[in-house]
Amino acid sequence: MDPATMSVSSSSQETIAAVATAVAAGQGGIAVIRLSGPVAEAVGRSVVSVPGQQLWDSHRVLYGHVMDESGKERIDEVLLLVMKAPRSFTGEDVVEIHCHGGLIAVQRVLERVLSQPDVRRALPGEFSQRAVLNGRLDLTQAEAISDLVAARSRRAAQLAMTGVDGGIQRRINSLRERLLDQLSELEARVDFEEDLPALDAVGLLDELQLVRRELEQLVEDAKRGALLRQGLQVALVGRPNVGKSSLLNRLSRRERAIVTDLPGTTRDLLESEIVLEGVPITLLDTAGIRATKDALEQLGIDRSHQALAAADLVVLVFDLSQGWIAEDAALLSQIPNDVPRLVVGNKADVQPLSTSAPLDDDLEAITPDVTLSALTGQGEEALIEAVLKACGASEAQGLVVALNQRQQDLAADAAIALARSKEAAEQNLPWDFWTIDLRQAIRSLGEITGEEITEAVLDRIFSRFCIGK
Ligand SMILES: Nc1nc2c(ncn2[C@@H]2O[C@H](COP(=O)(O)OP(=O)(O)OP(=O)(O)O)[C@@H](O)[C@H]2O)c(=O)[nH]1
Ligand SMILES: [Mg+2]
Repeated sequence: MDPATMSVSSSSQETIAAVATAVAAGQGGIAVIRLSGPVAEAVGRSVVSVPGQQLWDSHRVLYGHVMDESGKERIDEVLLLVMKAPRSFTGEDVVEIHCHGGLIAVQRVLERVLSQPDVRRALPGEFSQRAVLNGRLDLTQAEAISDLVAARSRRAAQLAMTGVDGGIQRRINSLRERLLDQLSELEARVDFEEDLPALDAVGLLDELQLVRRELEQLVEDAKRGALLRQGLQVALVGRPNVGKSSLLNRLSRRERAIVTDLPGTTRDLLESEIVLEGVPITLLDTAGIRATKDALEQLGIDRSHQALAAADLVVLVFDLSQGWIAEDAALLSQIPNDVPRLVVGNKADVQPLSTSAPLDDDLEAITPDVTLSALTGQGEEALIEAVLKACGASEAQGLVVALNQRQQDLAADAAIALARSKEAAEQNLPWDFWTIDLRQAIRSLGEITGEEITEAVLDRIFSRFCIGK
């Protein structure tokens, strides 16, 4: 790391503390309070009373009680773990106090800790930030830990774990090394052109373009990986009574929405979180769309229109037993062109009224993408497959590495800089011009891993983490 950014700021001389586990009333068998910094152990010693002959050694567990200020009342029964620098998450002295879960005792223990001299409350992401500044983690690993915690599906967690293991760091570093090799070739020519064999300009450019293509591939993969991280909004829309709520219930495996045979049952947007093949999906049930004089129903229908415009995928449900009718076609035409959609024929278990051809002569016949029955479940798997395909999630399945948005932007910047270096070469500009772009690309990649990054940028990244991370 660059010495300027390495100058561990005075802030890391301070000892910080925070609850590292999720905090909720009545929840959690245990909670962990984490301390990091020079007085971490001293604070542990003064707030936890440890009976008998237990050894205050690194990486050992001690048993004791946190006492109140007067030393008379026991606040909680705890385990305490000391991890001496540098063998700790942050690389500093770390103490973890494992107390009981819930709210009150944890807060009281934290207050006791914070009442000690030279300790303050940790800022969001500050533990991870110290880990990066002290070289325990690179930036991509710290970000991946945050993604792992935030993961809403198994696949998202697996992908995050690749980052935790250093998968992103290694990929980016190896590309950066390749660019550095080419840069040193060029720089040598700028300084001592006469003394060196002629530059293999073609080979050099080829190498830069190979790296560029790899970066572009990473950017593409990142877009698909975002699906797994952020999930998808899938809106079920259609006329009243076609079976949208029944379908939502079936896909959610519970009776989430009210189903009746009365058209206009659903009056408001209803969300259900599901996971399909590892992809987190927010399913939206909407009010059936029709012309109505009922003001309340109309409000619900307005929301249906909003959902239809904002979704990542619209599933337009129609009733096979009634056939495809003009109102269905009108709804289809209301879906914005850039929103992927699936036309799904429901109630496949029912005999169609007459023929499957449209009743309306002017209406073009439609072949549904999927036919199914929300009642019997037939066709459900085909629907799931079609949903994942329509939003490009099936290609996300094979992903090994996925950059987050910040990393993706920097990789794209680097690719653009490399494209510019090609132009400089084609215009026969002097080598200094090539090196400007090449350096820019190297700097962008260094920013991904945190190798070349200012403290201000680091502060901004970690401020988005939660407290205790
Ligand atoms: N036979 C059969 N009946 C179904 C099927 N799906 C839904 N239904 C019935 O159709 C009626 C309407 O179902 P809902 O799920 O409430 O329909 P909806 O589209 O949510 O209706 P609104 O909320 O009014 O817009 C209910 O009586 C369901 O039992 C199906 O696949 N087969
Ligand atoms: Mg409904």
